[in-house]
Amino acid sequence: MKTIYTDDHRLHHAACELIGGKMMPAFECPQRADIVLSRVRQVGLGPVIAPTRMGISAAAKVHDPKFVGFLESAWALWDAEHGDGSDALPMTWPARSLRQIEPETIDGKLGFFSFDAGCGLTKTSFTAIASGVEVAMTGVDLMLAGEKAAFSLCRPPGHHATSDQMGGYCYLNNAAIAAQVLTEAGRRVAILDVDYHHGNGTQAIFYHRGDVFFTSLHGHPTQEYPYFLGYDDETGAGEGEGANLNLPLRWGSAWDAYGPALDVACDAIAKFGADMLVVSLGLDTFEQDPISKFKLKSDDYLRMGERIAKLGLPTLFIFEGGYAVEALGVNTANVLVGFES
Ligand code: SP5
Ligand code: ZN
Repeated sequence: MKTIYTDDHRLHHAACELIGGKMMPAFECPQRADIVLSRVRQVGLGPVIAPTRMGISAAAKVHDPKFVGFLESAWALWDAEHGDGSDALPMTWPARSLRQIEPETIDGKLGFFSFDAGCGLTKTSFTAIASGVEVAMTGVDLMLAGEKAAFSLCRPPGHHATSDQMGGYCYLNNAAIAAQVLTEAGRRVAILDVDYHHGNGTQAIFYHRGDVFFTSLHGHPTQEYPYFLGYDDETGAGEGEGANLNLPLRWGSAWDAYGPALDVACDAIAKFGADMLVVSLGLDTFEQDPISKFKLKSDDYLRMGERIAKLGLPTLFIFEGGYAVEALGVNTANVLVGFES
């Protein structure tokens, strides 16, 4: 299968994130995509191509245009206010008792358009974010041209981003944008989210819709980030009732629990009658992931790819999380090689 990739992802390199009571070097870093690209080449997965420079108008199909405009302008506003070269980072959020009104000043806007402090913005972040959308959209074009599979090596990731909030290292929701455009082109799309963290943004974007199926395997929200969504009683609402399936698993889950849950997700995708699959491909389910607590082994990712392939659907893989950088190339390529075997 083809891989879509551009070096532009390196333009997003946040200095730090707030985690475990400390400002730590950001786990979501450029080395992640570099090591995946190098493994994709090493295993001979297929051609690596550059994204088509089509712009990001597709983002406004699932995101509030005001939010996209905020992302584009945030650094300049931040720099004018602070001007010390530090990353733009939110620290105050419109929580339950507070009003939901967009402030005029950048520190207020950053809180208004985010849900955590894991999403720093540098001077060049937006170029990387926009290129990531083009990487996803070029994957969409390949699928619409009849490819059986493609791998959009997006960075930064996207599945936590809601219509109007960044969070969890995510800014624009690459998988949701791709699924929306594929749906508008007449495909019946299912999204399978195998990132360790619940794809809260993708779920929220499609929750009231019956035309896109969303299913996710992830750390149980009673224990794991993003904490406030991802329970198994979230089945969709209105027209979307029945088109959302969450399969939360407890800390410590290994393939013996993960494999059967993946079967349940795949059976539901088949039952929905999907004719196109978008996979939010996070590899942070790995046993050595530094911020996660599942126990998948490198070989399990071959099984994961094989199981997804058994659906027999044209499949667009979109890169999401995974922070055990040394093994990230092998684990990612294992899913794609397993799929093709
Ligand atoms: C795309 C993606 O994978 N985003 C994940 C964002 C996770 N951010 C918060 C992680 C909190 C982890 N807490 C455990 C720390 C262990 N030292
Ligand atoms: Zn994740």
